[in-house]
Amino acid sequence: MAHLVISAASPSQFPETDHQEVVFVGKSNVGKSTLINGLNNRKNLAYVGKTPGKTRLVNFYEINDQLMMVDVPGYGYAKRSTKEQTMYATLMEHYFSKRDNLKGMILIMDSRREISDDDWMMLELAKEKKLATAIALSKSKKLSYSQLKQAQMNVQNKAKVPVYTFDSDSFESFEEIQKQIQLWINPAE
Ligand SMILES: Nc1nc2c(ncn2[C@@H]2O[C@H](COP(=O)(O)OP(=O)(O)OP(=O)(O)O)[C@@H](O)[C@H]2O)c(=O)[nH]1
Ligand SMILES: [Mg+2]
Repeated sequence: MAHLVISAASPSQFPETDHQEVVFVGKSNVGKSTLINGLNNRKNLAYVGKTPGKTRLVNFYEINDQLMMVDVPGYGYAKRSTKEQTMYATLMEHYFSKRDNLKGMILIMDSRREISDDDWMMLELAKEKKLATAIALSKSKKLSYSQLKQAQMNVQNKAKVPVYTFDSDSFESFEEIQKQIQLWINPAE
């Protein structure tokens, strides 16, 4: 069972909860909302848009009464005004400093792209906060099998965190990411 608890426009709206939390970050349009839907076997839990920059609020999804999945706005969306970009940075700083039950960060990247400066910034931030991190390469079916394995190895060698791949067309591809999340929230199992 998964449902949207709140779409927060400011830190004062972040829900208070005892649930453990996993956050999904990445460039605009890479597939953050798609991954959240896939992990929950749902098509329309998180809003998936045709145009980049669709997720503008911090969306908190409660999963099985035990976990929060948090969908944050994508970065690198050029059409945002400077004021909006500053607001975004402030919102994210608050998010990372305030969530005591945050157990992990999944950084989503397009399989066909290199790690960007913004991606590195997020990886560094997680390291600083000692936050467990994994990368999920999206749109994996846009590459051949060997290209995908190459991309996965390349990213893994550079970022030195576990790298998974998924495609919205392949439900099996969500299983490994699901297992990673379970390890973060139930390390004893
Ligand atoms: N073929 C394919 N398309 C995908 C995949 N993941 C996402 N897309 C498409 O990419 C577009 C963006 O996906 P979203 O899940 O909305 O991306 P997002 O990262 O949440 O974007 P923002 O909320 O704007 O930051 C949509 O048109 C999706 O259908 C994938 O694995 N395969
Ligand atoms: Mg989104």
